[in-house]
Amino acid sequence: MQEIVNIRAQFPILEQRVHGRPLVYLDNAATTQKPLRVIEAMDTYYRTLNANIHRGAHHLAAAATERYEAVRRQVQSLINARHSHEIVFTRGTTESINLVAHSFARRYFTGDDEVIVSGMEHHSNIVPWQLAGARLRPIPFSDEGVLDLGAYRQLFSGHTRIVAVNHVSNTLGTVNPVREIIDIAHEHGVPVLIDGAQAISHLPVDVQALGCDFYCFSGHKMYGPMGVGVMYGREELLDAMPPYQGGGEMISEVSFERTTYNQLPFKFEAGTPSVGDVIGLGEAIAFMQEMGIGTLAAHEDDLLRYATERLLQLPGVRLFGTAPQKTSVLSFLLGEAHPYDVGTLLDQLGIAVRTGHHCTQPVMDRYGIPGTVRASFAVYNTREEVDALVAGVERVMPMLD
Ligand code: C6P
Repeated sequence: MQEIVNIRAQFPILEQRVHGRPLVYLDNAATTQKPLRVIEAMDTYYRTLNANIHRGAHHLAAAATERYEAVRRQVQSLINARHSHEIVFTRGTTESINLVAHSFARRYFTGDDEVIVSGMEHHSNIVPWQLAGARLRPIPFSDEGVLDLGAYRQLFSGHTRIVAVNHVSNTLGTVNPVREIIDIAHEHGVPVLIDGAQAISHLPVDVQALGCDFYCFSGHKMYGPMGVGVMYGREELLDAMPPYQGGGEMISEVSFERTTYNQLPFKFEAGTPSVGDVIGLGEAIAFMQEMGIGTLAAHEDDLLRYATERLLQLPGVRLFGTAPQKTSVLSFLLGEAHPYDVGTLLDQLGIAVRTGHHCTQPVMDRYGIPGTVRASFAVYNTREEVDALVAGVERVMPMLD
């Protein structure tokens, strides 16, 4: 790996001081910071290339279209999709899952439909299925945060239409055994959607090796901009599913009597997309690939192990999520203190963590807690920042009694 100072130098936001102290940014599961090259790629796009894509006959439109479609091929290669037209650009994981839920339900739901989810899903992988009319069958998990695959096998019925689980839990950090989950679902002839929002910047993802039917993620959690995400879907399924939204670009022919739809992926990309954000995403993928995803993962695992060991040495610290397979997320509580109070006091020390239920209220109910304090790591974090977190926790603890 490059020297950490060189990596940090690529992220201008990290240089600032907050409340008079150096910023210690440990809220990467919410959104990662962006390297200069991503910011500059977007700046250059708007300075030199901005045009609406797929429609204009002029030079800028053709050049912008070429750049946009090149990023689609970059995403294809990042997740090893068989075809570039299996990559659909969306606004983020939330929109990707809503797209699948809405369209899949219109095609495959019959009126008495069940969706198996895990008990540790983000609300984005719960509510869209409820809106689509499904009854949810959650896979339970242990106190450590490990899914019970025996119980999972029992959840299938003649009404099961799809399994939708996250690859990595944003609250517990568990890396779920998605390959096994997919194999079991396929034995029942049921397709699987993987919410990869928290996995894509920490693990190598190969959708063909996993065998998943849908894989969703957000650009802003992988060093890219907000406002862009990806929905990967297997060609056969996407071909069979109806469009999610109607508008420009997604049609083949329109008349007042009848409309026919465009081919993949355009059938699912109605309206003007966020081209500048897609260009930024392409640059973020280049950043991650040049760093090496294995290198990112090894660095973050080191920080996670170090932070876990150090925090556990402090009396009164309770960790949530202690699965053997974990990545980058450390959720904890200090005694009976409310997580919001802990977060506010840490912020006064320049330390940015997230507090609350992290959009996973069923996980909080499972443990009977209102929320947690969550530190989450990225490639630019250091052991010194973990030390600052631990020192901060030691400092705020007596104030919370
Ligand atoms: N989790 C967190 O702080 P969007 O907002 O569409 O980019 O991603 C939604 C989402 C879906 N699934 C998982 C597993 C996620 O972690 C998230 C976003 C952030 O944990 C914001 S709540």
